[in-house]
Amino acid sequence: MQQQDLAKKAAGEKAAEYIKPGMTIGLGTGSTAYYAIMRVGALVRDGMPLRAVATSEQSELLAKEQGIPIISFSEVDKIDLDIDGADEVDEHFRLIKGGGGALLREKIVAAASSEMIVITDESKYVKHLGRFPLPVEIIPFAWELTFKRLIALDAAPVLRTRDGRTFVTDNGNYILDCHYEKIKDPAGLHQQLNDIPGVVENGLFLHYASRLIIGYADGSVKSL
Ligand code: ABF
Repeated sequence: MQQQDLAKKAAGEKAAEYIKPGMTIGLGTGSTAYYAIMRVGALVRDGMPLRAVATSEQSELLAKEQGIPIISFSEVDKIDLDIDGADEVDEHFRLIKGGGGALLREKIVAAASSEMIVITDESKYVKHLGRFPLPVEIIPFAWELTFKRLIALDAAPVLRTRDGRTFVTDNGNYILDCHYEKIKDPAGLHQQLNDIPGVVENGLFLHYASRLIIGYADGSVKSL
């Protein structure tokens, strides 16, 4: 197994230790969340009572394969613990998410959760957010106008594609990846982006994470 995967596995499995019987869990998306979902599946098979909601079609499919009871949002009173990855995290636990295209559903679940544990390998821990292109989810209608608005804001947007075609999110939207390099005022940028008609959500998660678990290739973890 690659060094980075060992680190992600360590972080994902450590996060599952915070799960208590009877909890409703939010299951994140991405290769780090994969390991958390696999561990949650083992807990369920060992008889731990829990329920879960998924943040993407990808994580829902994986969870069901692991035998994790997935409930609909109509059955959710509250989400006790959301476990999810990130593309960048800073010392204030502010995140950039959305590299996997699931940022909107992830933010809805994170916002509805009492606790959010972010799981990463050490490469994601940064001094300043922004080197990772900030994903901005937009509606397809008149996307070219939204694109031009972001250019005017020096966002250096790029329309995300996959296999040579425009990437479409689980919600039927597009993603513009914005290249800021260094985001000096995450809160101000978050507001500025979400004020643009046509922007649905952006990948800045500024006040959801309550714990950060960083995994290392030797299997050790740091919990902050
Ligand atoms: C997901 O986790 C996305 O928001 C983010 O892009 C991704 C990180 O991916 P990985 O864990 O594969 O590095 O929640």
